Amino acid sequence: MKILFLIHIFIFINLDFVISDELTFDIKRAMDFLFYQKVSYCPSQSIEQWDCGTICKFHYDMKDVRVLTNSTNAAQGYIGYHNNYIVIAFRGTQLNKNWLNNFDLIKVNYPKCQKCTIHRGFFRTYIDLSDQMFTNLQDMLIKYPNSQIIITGHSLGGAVATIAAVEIQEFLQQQNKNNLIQEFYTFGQPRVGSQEFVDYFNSIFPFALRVVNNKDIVVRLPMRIFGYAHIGTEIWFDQQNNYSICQFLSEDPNCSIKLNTGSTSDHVKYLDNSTSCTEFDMQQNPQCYINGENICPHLSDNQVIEKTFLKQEIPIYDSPQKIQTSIQ
Ligand SMILES: *[C@@H]1O[C@H](CO)[C@@H](O)[C@H](O)[C@H]1NC(C)=O
Ligand SMILES: *[C@@H]1O[C@H](CO)[C@@H](O)[C@H](O)[C@H]1NC(C)=O
Ligand SMILES: *[C@@H]1O[C@H](CO)[C@@H](O)[C@H](O)[C@H]1NC(C)=O
Ligand SMILES: CC(=O)N[C@H]1CO[C@H](CO)[C@@H](O)[C@@H]1O
Repeated sequence: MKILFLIHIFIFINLDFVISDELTFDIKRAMDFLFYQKVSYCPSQSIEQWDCGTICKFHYDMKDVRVLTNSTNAAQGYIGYHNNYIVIAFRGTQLNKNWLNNFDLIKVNYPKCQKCTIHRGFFRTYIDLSDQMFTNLQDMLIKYPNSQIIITGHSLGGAVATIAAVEIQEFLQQQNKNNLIQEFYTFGQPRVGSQEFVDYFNSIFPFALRVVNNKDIVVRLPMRIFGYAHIGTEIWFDQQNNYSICQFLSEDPNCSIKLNTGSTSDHVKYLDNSTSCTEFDMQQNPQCYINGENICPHLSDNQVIEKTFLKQEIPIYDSPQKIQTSIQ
């Protein structure tokens, strides 16, 4: 790991773009964020009462939780107070075969920066939750004036977290607040917007970490050939579960982009744990589980993926080689 880290820094300097020479990855800390994120998939009442079994017990002393929810696009997230941090987490949603097949590529202008465009669907999902998010955030900042803010999300939730971070940063500046967004972790997030948007995001959040599990298909969407780029520094876990701290700025050719197939089961399993609220569901509906397999007809989105088409691998037509040919 040390060697990879050194290579990483070397690349920074080489590109004359020193961001942070202290960028490290701590699996334990990533696990904290994974579990913050997992709760966002639970039923809203169980989030509010912080009563979702082992998943909530992981951060048993979470306080003052407010659920962000909007039925328009089934968006959900929450804000809570934990260890002097205001935690903001967003869940992914409606991820099924249909979602992948009908993935729309439409971009809209993002007015905060020049030439910035972002995915319309991700922006809409963010907008669904933004009023509630700011009302609660404002309240929390009054209640906990010395707290810092940390943000996370999985899948679509990671895309929403990306937009939310930029918006919250601007809000903090406008309000002359000293609170900082201090940490940002996402798991299996898709690309959110244009390279200009990514540059803008990275200039504000050089510490953002984007965790990728092996062949996670969602990380490869929307494809780069349609003008989408990835934020942050990728932390890529390979098939053996060894991770690399990847090169910043563009997608590191030695990380997940080098693979030419994607997998949906890799999308719903991070750090050897499910990304969703499955454990809670198992406690609530034990009759539905035999050896950890859900046998009831109503499955969560993630389980539907795993059950139906997910064991298979899907070719990706966005490999570096392919891009080169299309540019020529
Ligand atoms: C839900 O989302 C819609 C569309 O973005 C928005 O108009 C509405 O205000 C949101 N509802 C709440 C309770 O925030
Ligand atoms: C990757 O992980 C495997 C098994 O966990 C280990 O044996 C191997 O040495 C690791 N490879 C590298 C390059 O770290
Ligand atoms: C990718 O890995 C190869 C082999 O380990 C190495 O030679 C090359 O420099 C790496 N490329 C980047 C951009 O890190
Ligand atoms: C906190 C927790 O449940 N972590 C689990 C993550 O996955 C590993 C491997 O399956 C388990 O050993 C941990 O208990």
